Amino acid sequence: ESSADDAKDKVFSGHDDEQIRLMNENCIVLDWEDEAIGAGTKKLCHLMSNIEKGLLHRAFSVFFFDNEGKLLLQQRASEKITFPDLWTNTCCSHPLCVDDELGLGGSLQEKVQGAVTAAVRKLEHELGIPQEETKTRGQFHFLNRIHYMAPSNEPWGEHEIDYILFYRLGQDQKSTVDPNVNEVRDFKWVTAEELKSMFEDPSLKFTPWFKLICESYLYQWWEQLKDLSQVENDPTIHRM
Ligand code: DMA
Ligand code: MN
Repeated sequence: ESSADDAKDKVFSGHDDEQIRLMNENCIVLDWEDEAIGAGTKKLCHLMSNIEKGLLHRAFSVFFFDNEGKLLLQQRASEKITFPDLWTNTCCSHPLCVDDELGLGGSLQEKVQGAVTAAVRKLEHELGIPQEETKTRGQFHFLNRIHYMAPSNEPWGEHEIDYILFYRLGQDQKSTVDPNVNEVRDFKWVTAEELKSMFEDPSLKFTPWFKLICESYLYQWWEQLKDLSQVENDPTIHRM
């Protein structure tokens, strides 16, 4: 669709031009076993009317930790079409239908590599963390895949198989954070205790996927941040 068509599209009325443009990205459409079965625009993949018919796509969620084990949170910009203004994990998005993000061989390892490539791209785009830094300083760990569905503001929602990725900076390493204000309204580094007390503050609102991960796996994984070998690379798709 051209931008002229987008301008006439009712679902986009009142929304930010840059975020409307990003709705033309091509997400990876999946079957229930996380096999790629096609491409679908970000717009089509996030309309509840399609999700209710079973449309499912691939996503990733990065949890970025500094060298003291603090987690980087972001508050989504008001410009975001889905889930605006909510607090969430460091960075979420979608591997796209391009060779280096698709996981072409079809093995889990290749699909994880595609999600990591997309994560490096979006950590720079959303938070200004340079790709050279994420590629060379710390290390990505794949934890597991979470299949979930969550409505947002009408007519939007999520239905994804979400690759959970931890990233940990090494001993003496620091990272530059310089948020893109069209994506990120605020950010904050937190300890596990600080995050727990944020959930007790009724004035703070969180994304549904971040709540799910906090209620299930996050704190037990966080305790093992120094050595994730017991918990990483789980091949099961967890349906939540
Ligand atoms: C989508 O995140 C991915 C998950 C796990 C919800 P998003 O809406 O932030 O995607 P994008 O940054 O591409 O808009
Ligand atoms: Mn999505």
